[in-house]
Amino acid sequence: MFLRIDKLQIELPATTKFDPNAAAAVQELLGGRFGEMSTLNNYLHQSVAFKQKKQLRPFYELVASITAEEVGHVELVAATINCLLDQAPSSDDPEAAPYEAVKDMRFAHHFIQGGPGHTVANSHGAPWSGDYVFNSGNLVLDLLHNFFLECGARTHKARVYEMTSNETARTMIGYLLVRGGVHQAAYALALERVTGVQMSRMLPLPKIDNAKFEHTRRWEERGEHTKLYSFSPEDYTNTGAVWSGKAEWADGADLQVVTGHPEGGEAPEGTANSSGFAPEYKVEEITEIAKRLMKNM
Ligand code: MN3
Repeated sequence: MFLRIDKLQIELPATTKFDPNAAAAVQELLGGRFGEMSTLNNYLHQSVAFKQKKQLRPFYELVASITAEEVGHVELVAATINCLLDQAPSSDDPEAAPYEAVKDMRFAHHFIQGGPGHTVANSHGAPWSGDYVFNSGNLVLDLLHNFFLECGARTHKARVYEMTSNETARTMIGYLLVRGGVHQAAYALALERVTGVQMSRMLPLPKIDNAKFEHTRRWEERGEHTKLYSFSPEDYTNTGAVWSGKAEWADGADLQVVTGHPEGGEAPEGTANSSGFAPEYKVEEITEIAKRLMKNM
């Protein structure tokens, strides 16, 4: 089961501008074939279907604990998209056509389905699909798939980073390049432990160091590239059987397992948008209701 903490895995910098086309590009990292919905759902369903969980504990726990981190990655990418849309045009007067300009943005669903807000789709609006989940039940095949998935995910993150200089987007992508890099390496090491094939010699893949991205360096300086979190107060304590040794593909630092979760940061507040009727056309009335209800607690 999952326990929810009312934080994002990192604090996102406050939005400085309305950036709907950057938001559209970032959608790929949420609902694309190699996005966070895919990493989350692959590991979630593989961990449930896993055979001989006790006997194969280090491998089961690796997939299960990474699942929990991926829930937070879905949150973080979705929150970023909402940040980039946060300063959208807004007016009480529909006759003024406040959304006229956004009809020309390449992702109109942000404004028609959301108010404005993210969708569970890729950068061109194709919905995320359960077909992206690979769950064969064969340990080596599933690990190999997960390694491939993380390699594709890292490639797409790096390309979207190159598409936008937006500080909020780059902060998120920088962090996820580091954390996705840990998962990529973790699956490589798991495959090494089982088969003896030195998968980590393929890393980094693509062959560009995280240090090339300014927004990843700050996380590597804090050792985030070496940590595998358990994402549980007391369970998943055996992943060190896989995640141990040195990060040979990066700076050679010692790999470490951390009990618990990253400190995280507050989730962005989100600005009301009258044109999108979100959270309502006139927000004052429901704000008053919420205030009254909390007073009665
Ligand atoms: Mn991820």
